[in-house]
Amino acid sequence: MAEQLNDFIKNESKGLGLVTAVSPANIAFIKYWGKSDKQQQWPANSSLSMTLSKSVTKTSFAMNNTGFDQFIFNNQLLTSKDQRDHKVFRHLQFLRDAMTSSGMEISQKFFTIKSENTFPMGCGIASSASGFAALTTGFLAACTDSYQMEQLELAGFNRTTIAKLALRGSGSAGRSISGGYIEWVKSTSPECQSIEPFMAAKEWDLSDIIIIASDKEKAVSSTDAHQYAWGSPLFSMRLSQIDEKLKFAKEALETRDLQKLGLLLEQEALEMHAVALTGSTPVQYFNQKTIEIISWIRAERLKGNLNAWFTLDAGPNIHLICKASESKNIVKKIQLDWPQQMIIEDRVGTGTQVYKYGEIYD
Ligand code: 2P0
Repeated sequence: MAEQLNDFIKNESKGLGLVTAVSPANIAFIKYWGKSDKQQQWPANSSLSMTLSKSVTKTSFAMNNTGFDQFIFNNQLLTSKDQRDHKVFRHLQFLRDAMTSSGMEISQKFFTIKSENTFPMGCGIASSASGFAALTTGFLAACTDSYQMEQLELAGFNRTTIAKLALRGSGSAGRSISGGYIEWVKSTSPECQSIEPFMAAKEWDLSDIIIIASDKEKAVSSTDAHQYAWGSPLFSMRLSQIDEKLKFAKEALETRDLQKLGLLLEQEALEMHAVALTGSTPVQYFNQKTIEIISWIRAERLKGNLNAWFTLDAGPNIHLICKASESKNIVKKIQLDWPQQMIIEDRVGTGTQVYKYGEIYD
């Protein structure tokens, strides 16, 4: 481990092919829940999300000459020589194959990859979204010597193309490439699905105040829960109404109607969790603290003290959506009533960026 880190640092001083991708997490307003095709990551329904700015994964790539890839995460070293089945290496192989089939010669390029999150992982803040978005973008940038998103686009990878590749690593990662409000359109076949910005971040400055109810890693992965959803008696009802709900959510965004959006957000989050709770293997992602905080949000809103609505990811943590201009005061209010809870004050952001290594690292 120390040896690999030393190599990384030596390469850094020589400026050898070092690139860092920084990708934000995203919070879904209309959830991706269930897959129609697991192999091709074709979702059961279209989804809509807000790209965040502060909760990010930073992933750096340095060339190595060992003949295989190495991945360092949370001070743990994984190598593709020993762990080919690990989803990180499976995704890197998928990217290599995709680049090779489009005529790029990269078979001799191997990387030492170092990745870190600015937020707790695996507990409902979409760490696999930011993680696979940064892994995909960083790999493409490292292979094409691109140090800016514009250079990557000139090399043949615009944000739409990167998103389609990223979603193969983790579905929600495709929504973390562009900024603002993103729509992942299911379409009629896996090949025709698309991920496109619906509205830019500057069009509506919303905040996501993440209240940490627990930072423990979840016991059941989203990947497994996507499959269990098909066994829920509620799932077919959900799928029959989801396009209508998506339409309302887009209207609420277009008209900047926070109340209309907020009502949908809460219904949608609770519906997704109801499906999870009633699936072929029931999964409960929320905990007692989640319920207490949700009840508090609704009570305060009824009293006219809180202009904010919650949503949940596949975890216990609460994402409180509000106008960015009101976020500071709402955070103060939460800190007063919930002094034990860690809070991440996040907001809509502009999406994935790439840098020459060192430009952003402390
Ligand atoms: C979403 N989630 O739309 C939904 C809502 C969690 C709750 O997408 O198997 O980690 O890697 O494609 O992307 C989490 O699922 O699953 C997710 P895979 P992913 O954000």
